[in-house]
Amino acid sequence: PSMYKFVVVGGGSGGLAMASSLSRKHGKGQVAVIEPSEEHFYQPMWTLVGGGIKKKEQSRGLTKDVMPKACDWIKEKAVEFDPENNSVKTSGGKVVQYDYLVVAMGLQLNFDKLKGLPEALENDPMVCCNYSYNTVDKTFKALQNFKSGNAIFTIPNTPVKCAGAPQKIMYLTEEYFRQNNKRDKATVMYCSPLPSIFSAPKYAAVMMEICKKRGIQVNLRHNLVEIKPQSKEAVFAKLDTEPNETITLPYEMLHVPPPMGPPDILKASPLAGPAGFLSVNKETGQHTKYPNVFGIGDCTDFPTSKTAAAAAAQSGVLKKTINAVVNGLTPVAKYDGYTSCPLITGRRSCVLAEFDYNLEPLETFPFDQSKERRSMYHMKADFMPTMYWHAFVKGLWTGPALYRKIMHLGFSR
Ligand code: FAD
Ligand code: UQ1
Repeated sequence: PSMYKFVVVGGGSGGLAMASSLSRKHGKGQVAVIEPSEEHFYQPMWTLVGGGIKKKEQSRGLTKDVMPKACDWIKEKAVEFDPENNSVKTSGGKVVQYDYLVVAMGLQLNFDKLKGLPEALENDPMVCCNYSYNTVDKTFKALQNFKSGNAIFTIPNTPVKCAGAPQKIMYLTEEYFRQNNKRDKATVMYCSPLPSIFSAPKYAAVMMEICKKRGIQVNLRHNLVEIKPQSKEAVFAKLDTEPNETITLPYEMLHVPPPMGPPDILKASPLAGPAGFLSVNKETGQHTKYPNVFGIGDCTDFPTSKTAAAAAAQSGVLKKTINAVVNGLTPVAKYDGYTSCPLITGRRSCVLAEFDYNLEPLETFPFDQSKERRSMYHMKADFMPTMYWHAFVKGLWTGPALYRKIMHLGFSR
């Protein structure tokens, strides 16, 4: 078996950030990254691809170009965790041994868990999804081909990465319809199983106001349970009725993020908590049972919204946690749950939500970020991608906390 000081499972956003900083600190041959994909995607760009603002190729890089040179890249899937024996089995039959393990496998997309979704994505050009590279280019085509009827935007009744993304594309669509003489022929609807449009109340209030102003119907506690592409209908369960009544809505266009959940192999392993995600201490990122195992990003059960911004902040804490554990000390760094969601509301506007475990705003800039701003649009669309490829994946971006403190002259948490 191969033997490493550190093994990182998953070379996505969080995995690369950790592999970069660990290999920078500990040197060549000490860190292995298990990652099957030849391609690396900057997923936050997919909202803009769906809106016709960027080309999908701009979101794509090659794993070989972002993999830290000092790391050994094992181009296989992890298929089994054996934390009692400090090892991971791979799809190629390797047994990789570690002293310390970092799990960063992201969320699994479960298209087949929604009745009719795979067929609809395959056969109906007006059913689209920004959540995968393969489907993201259907979205803008659907906007262009839209004639009249319901444009419905849904969010699944599961954990979701970037829980704002399902509505960002709706705002881009509504604006596109207005600018292309289709708005009066369209009924734009957001259907969500949740009791509010967004988790943090400060921003939820603003988004409801924006929907009202722009004539967008918000149907809360509506859970999409089936798509019927033949008759172009979407079936929703009304979660506030007992037993659940269903309502069938015809669609002209339908944007559907798939059900999501923990990766199967993680869920089946001793590393999983009750919901199947990696069970971590919510302050330190250390595994709750195995002290030499750590987690970052969407595959963990940190009780905050799953975003790259959250993974960035977690990476700062995790570096300190791992360093402490490697040196035989008790981890002391504390993650506050920081997460961020740039809620794009148009081709020149964005509400930059930033908040913590308590859903309290934790805003970087010294102005009220719940206002739609052009500056925040450019931050998201122009600055973030560069920052991602040049700093984040290199482990050099651990979130804006320091800038927040400077810009608030020290008067901030
Ligand atoms: P990922 O980056 O998804 O990486 C997981 C990696 O694990 C992948 O490379 C995968 O190949 C690998 N993997 C999976 N299974 C295995 C296995 N068995 N063995 C080995 N490797 C495996 N975040 C923001 O902060 N701001 C935004 O504006 C934003 N917008 C978004 C819009 C969309 C449409 C989407 C889809 C996401 C958005 N996000 C946004 C979320 C962000 O992309 C994720 O939260 C972030 O990428 C999480 O990083 P991660 O490392 O946990 O997972
Ligand atoms: C962020 O750190 C981050 O991770 C790279 C994102 O993902 C692309 C974001 O969208 C945002 C908003 C942040 C937070 C950064 C600032 C400057 C507020």
